[in-house]
Amino acid sequence: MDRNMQHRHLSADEVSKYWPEADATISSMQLIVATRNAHKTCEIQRILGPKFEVRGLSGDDEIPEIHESGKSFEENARLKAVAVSRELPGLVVADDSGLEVDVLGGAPGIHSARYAGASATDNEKIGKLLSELTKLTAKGGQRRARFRCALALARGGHILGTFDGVVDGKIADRARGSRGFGYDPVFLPNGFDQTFGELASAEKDRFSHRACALKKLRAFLSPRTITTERN
Ligand code: ITT
Repeated sequence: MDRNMQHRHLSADEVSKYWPEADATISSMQLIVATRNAHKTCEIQRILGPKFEVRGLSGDDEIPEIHESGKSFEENARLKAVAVSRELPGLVVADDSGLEVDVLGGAPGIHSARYAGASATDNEKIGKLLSELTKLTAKGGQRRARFRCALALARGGHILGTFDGVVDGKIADRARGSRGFGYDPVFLPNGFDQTFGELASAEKDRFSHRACALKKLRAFLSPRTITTERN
């Protein structure tokens, strides 16, 4: 996959076609996150800050489960954003993310959420990952890994833009720390001795895959609508 982070978005004219309020000046922006993963919603709110009002889909039982049939994080993010924005008014952002481990050929990748079965806990996913690496006696550089995040922004069934982020690191020998979610306790970002499960959330938010992608999303959204003293 292209190592350069990508972000693609519609031209200003096209944006105004699908999002007529794009040039209105507002003091805070509402964003629906097309996810039932409350950890993602919480991180997105934390990273975007108080100028954004973020809400996920927990409790929105009428929105059907979206089949993630894409072959990349971006394709899956697009599928989720388009499907949910057809059902709900306003701006919808979808996050598709996961962990790629080099020695496993990029697995679990887009299958990160279901790596150990549809109803597996985070601990079971981590257990499976560590045992796969033990089988391969993967050490040092062979444990290289990265988290990727693709965000897709949509309104009324139209994609306005996609924004990617990545953070490089390696898989720790054992799970450490109880912060974050998913594979955080086994992910050692480059340059740190602590896993994402041990680092303070504010630290993870400085450079995580999700933070990198959200920085681009915010740069796309903020000049259009939000007035702040320090935009
Ligand atoms: P939605 O599709 O409803 O958004 P999901 O959890 O199924 O929720 P994904 O299909 O994008 O979302 O799978 C992402 C998985 O990748 C997630 O469940 C974690 O296991 C892992 N993951 C993604 N970002 C992570 C992070 O910041 N820290 C730890 N694990 C992460």
